[in-house]
Amino acid sequence: MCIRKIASAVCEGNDDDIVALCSAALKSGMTPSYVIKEGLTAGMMEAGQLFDEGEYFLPEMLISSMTLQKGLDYLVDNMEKESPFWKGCVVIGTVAGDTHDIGKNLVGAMLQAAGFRVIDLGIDVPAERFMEAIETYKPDIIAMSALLSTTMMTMETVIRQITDSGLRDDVKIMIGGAVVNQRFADMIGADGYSANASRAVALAEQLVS
Ligand code: B12
Repeated sequence: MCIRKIASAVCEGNDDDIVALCSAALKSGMTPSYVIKEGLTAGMMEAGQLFDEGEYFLPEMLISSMTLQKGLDYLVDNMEKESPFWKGCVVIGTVAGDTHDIGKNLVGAMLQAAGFRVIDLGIDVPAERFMEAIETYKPDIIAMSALLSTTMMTMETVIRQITDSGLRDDVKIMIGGAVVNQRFADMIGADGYSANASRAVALAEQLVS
């Protein structure tokens, strides 16, 4: 089983075969996190490259993302579910006004594969829902994703509400998404930023250590 087949299936939007390919990869001894990183993510990056070059348009990106999601759902279903040895709890979501979720889902899956309990609030998540989740799940980390320049400032709103509620010392905050960077993270008072899913795992481990 060659991991390239999974990357190509995502890039070409071949959603008929993606589950069988992911299943074959696991059976051949590959770990879910390896398949996510070198298969699904690599394929999505290739689709993104074609988009940037004007070869792909949004419909192709959507089909690639649906293929990725199908593979990701299968891999997450085949990971350890409950563990008394969680490294920590992460509440993750894409901020209000923003419906991009491919990167957020990859980060969530990689964190789960690395041993974190992940509560995914989904897309278009307002500050109030992050606040409710802090009360309910008492997470170690709030992880926010934004892909639009119009939604990135919502991250600051969430941090301000957490601070105003007196909960800022109880939770670490990490952010990501193509539109943000370390400078922005520093500016809004987040504890960390990472540019991709693997680094997000390293960052989360550092934040809970
Ligand atoms: C796919 C895509 C879509 C899909 C989304 C499908 C989905 N389910 O997510 C669809 C077609 C629906 C879409 C819609 C729109 N899109 Co769009 N989209 C993209 C595209 C092409 C790729 C994004 C992507 O998935 N990349 C692949 C993933 C793996 O990368 P990623 O998201 O960056 O995530 C990685 C890192 O950033 C990081 N990360 C991400 N989140 C987090 C969170 C944490 C906590 C951490 C630590 C790390 C982290 O790790 C991830 C994995 O490595 C980008 C262009 C681009 N090159 O980014 C435009 C782009 C983001 N979209 C754009 C726009 C404008 C839109 C629309 C407004 C278009 C329209 N006119 O309707 C709508 C917005 C709808 C809305 N309200 O949200 C613009 C944004 C411009 C801007 N600066 O604001 C972009 C940049 C395209 C462009 N060049 O104009 N889009």
